[in-house]
Amino acid sequence: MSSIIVVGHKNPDNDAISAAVGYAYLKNELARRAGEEAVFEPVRLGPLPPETEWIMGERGIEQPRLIESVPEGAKVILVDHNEMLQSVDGLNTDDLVEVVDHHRLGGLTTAQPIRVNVKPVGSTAAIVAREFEIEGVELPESIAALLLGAMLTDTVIMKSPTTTDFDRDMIARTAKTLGVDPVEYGMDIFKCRSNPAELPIDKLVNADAKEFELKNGNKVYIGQFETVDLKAVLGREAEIREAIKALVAEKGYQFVLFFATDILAEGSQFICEGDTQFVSDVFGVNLNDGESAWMPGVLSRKKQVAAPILAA
Ligand SMILES: [Mn+2]
Repeated sequence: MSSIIVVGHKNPDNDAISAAVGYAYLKNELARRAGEEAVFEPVRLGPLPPETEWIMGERGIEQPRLIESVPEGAKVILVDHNEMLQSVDGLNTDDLVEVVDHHRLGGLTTAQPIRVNVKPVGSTAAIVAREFEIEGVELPESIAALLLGAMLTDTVIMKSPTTTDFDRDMIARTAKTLGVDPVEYGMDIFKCRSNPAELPIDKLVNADAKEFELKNGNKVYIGQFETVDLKAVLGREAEIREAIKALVAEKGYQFVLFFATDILAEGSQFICEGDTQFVSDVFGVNLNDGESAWMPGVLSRKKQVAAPILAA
């Protein structure tokens, strides 16, 4: 039987990679249990975020293979996304077999019915951890550490408004399995992220950024950098503006919105280039002519930033 890849979105974050590794592990265990071949392979579409690399190193987890397009003949499971724009190149939706996700549905159509497991919760990792429980498959410590890390980064240590009781339950149970305090574990993970003062500017701007399509068909790019050192990020505002201005020009985006999220102060600083009036109108702030804006309480790109932009 040909392989089935389990793949997160382009420009992967900790959740995209951890969910892929965790879900591929579960599917292989279920296949073995059924006397079938373990054909599920986790793959990734970009470099490992520093926190993912750290957890994988600590726990001796093999890094998923980097791919650029769907391997010949492979079937595909999407995790942590379901939009073609964010997905692996060369994806034919006839080869899709499953989706495990926590994002809005973004226009996917298939020829055959497929298994879709989408929940409005804080992370894909939490959905995957719950599947281990439902299927009665023991969660190994290494995978538990990986999934817990992703549950904590995606929910910004449960501070994000995307955090639900489902997330809090899964985080508490997984942390108990590992014998760690979830908040301390989360802080350790955020601290091991790269120092924003030293990161190359393109890494800072593109660390966690996604393309979206507006109702008018224009593409936009929204990037977030979560940090415990907001000052260091804002000290580089001029460089950030140059970089996102270049993206607007090169890629023809209607606008690029970059926001730095201070996970301690629980808010975000918005920096925008391109059609700044559009974004200013959506949020009722002034981002024109080099103005930036502090947005208290804004922690979630999905719920508090992308959603109002896409609804406009
Ligand atoms: Mn996610």
